[in-house]
Amino acid sequence: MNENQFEQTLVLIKPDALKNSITGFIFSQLSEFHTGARFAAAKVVNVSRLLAEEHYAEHIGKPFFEALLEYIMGKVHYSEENKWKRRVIAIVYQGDGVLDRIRALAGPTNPHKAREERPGCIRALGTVVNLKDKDGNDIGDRLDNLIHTSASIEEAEREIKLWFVPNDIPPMMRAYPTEICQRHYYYKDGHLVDNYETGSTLLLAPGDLVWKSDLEILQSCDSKGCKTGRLNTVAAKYLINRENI
Ligand code: 3AN
Repeated sequence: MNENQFEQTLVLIKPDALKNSITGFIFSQLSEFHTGARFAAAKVVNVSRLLAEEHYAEHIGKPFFEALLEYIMGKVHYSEENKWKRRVIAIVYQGDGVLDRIRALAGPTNPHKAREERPGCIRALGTVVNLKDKDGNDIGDRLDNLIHTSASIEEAEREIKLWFVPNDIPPMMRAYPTEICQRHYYYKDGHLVDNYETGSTLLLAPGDLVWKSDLEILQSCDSKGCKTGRLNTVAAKYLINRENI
């Protein structure tokens, strides 16, 4: 495999695509035959608030942020009664030029713009929902655009490491450095704890394979916080599908 073949991108098939049963259409559009993109990993995820906040960290503070979290968590498309159906399909695609090719097939972020400018693209099938605050004032739109695709090579790396652990990806398809963990790391209420205690979760144990950059974050943490990154960025993926949320 040459260098370019290691190019990867994260695709999320969002809850509106699942609810409206257009997953088959999306998989067909993105198929290796049309795009040269190969599956490197895939999983069905019940998206936690923690994971949603990390994924959309760049939008924290924007008026549509809360609506964006509710949407990716499946709360908009599946009621409390049907909350077990709240899922996203996360996929890593790999291949020369896949990032731009899949972004082009997805189309513009806003479905209205997608319909005007790129009829036939995936997001042209999406919806725009106007948002109001509790006093009825217009606070912008929620863009139900069916699919997420990474915006750049750097974003793809951040997102793939956020949604997947190395062992989710076949060894010869892993694009980022890994390392073997040497100790136990437990997580509780947003902090690392040294030993198991009620309510804590084991993130990593000696011998586990981990993204090197994640291990560097964990090693930089002390009682005041972590110096080289956010603990929740590391923790979120280890908590995927681990608890009822
Ligand atoms: P893209 O998904 O096309 O890369 P980003 O990364 O700018 O777009 O935005 C991530 C998500 O945030 C979008 N998919 C969309 O749901 C939401 N978003 C971005 N900009 C807006 C906006 N101006 N109003 C409402 N939602 C937005």
